[in-house]
Amino acid sequence: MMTQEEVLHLPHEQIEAIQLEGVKKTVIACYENVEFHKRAFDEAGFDPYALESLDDLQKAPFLTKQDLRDNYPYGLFAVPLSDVKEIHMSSGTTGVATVGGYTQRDLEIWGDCFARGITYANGGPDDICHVCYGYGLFTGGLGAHYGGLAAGCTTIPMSAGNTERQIRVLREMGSTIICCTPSYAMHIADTAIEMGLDPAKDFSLRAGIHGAEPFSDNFRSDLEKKFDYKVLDVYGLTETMGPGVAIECWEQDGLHLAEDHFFAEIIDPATGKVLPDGEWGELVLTSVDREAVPVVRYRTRDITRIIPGECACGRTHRRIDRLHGRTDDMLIIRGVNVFPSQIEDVMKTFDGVSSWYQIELTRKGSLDVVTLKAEVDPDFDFDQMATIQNLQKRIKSAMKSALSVGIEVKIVEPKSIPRSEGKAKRVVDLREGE
Ligand code: DLL
Repeated sequence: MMTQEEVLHLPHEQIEAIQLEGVKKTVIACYENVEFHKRAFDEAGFDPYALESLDDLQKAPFLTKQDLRDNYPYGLFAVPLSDVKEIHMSSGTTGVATVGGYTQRDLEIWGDCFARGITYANGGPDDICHVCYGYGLFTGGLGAHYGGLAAGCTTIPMSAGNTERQIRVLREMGSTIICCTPSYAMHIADTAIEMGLDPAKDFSLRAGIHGAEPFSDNFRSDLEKKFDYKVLDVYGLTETMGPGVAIECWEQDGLHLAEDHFFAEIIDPATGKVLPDGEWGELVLTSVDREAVPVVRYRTRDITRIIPGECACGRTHRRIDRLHGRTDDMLIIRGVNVFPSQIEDVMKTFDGVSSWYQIELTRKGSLDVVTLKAEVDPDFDFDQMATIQNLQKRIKSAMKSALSVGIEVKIVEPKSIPRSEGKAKRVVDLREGE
């Protein structure tokens, strides 16, 4: 058995050999055990027994979220239900929920994948891992929990919510690593400050493993300043496992894919063509060793790129860039593609503007109007109308030059944007008929 670090330092050719062997087994298992995959492979003329290289996988058809929905709940399971030990589901915010099933081995691999985040944070048995992603069907809570256990940490299963109690436990237990969404981490920090605490001094946190939603670099530095810790970005999705598909190391220079478990391609979302390393496109994932619900060329709708070259940390698993957002979150404003996280990045360069915002979509005649509602810091003098107007104007003009398109800006009072314990709702669509 190799140690975690040995696996993470394997020569890349060896990782590719593991991937090829695993992907061969995956496509055959899918073909032989799942009626849907058999039909889809046959229709596309893809012969799973003839796969000889990872490039050959390009002959396989894509799997989409719609396919997962159409086969709800068990249609894509490749093992008998008696071998399935746990079930999770996506929140279903964009439609019917999708289901993830895990065999005992899938659960162990999941724990190992998330534990890499703790390894990247130079953590282990001496750490107290405070998990405040939601437990339950959402993969965040239990995924981080299994990761904490696999890394040997003392793991505290807080789940999300009851923020004042989170703060008490963080202080009293001396938690060193916190796992939750970045927006919930910000809410915990802000609540602690309101309670008269200084999260940088009163907590013992040294790392936060945050993900499940996009967050800008400026949002990250704001968090790091407040807690005096380091934020590592963790990516994952219910359809392929949950958190731990890719995680940032201490270099914060991209998220290392767990390449011994996932084979990644980046495609042009319009043509489906595979793009070379370095180019931005949609991430497509194939399971290398998933047993319960293996996926072949699953279109994640998440936009990223493979970062070319090696990471300064010396680990060999390739990195994806931090995610801009999903193809379905992308706003098309008068023909220009804009992700909410880009708006957040510009907004966060202004002093006095907090990390809380919402983007409202309305319609005026036949025109879509995009309004950024940005909340100011609690100590901002909100009664000074002239200051507010001036700030609005300056943000508006910065947006125009950064995004090449005009959006409306409205400064709102502290605490007026709803706080979330899980994923933040950044875009509110008020257009009729949408
Ligand atoms: O959000 C799994 C997860 C839990 C990841 C905890 C990280 C931490 P779903 O609810 O199925 O699963 O949502 C998956 O969330 O396709 C992305 O669009 C988005 N997402 C996840 N991680 C990130 C991230 C979990 N680090 C969807 N940055 C994905 C940006 C992310 N977006």
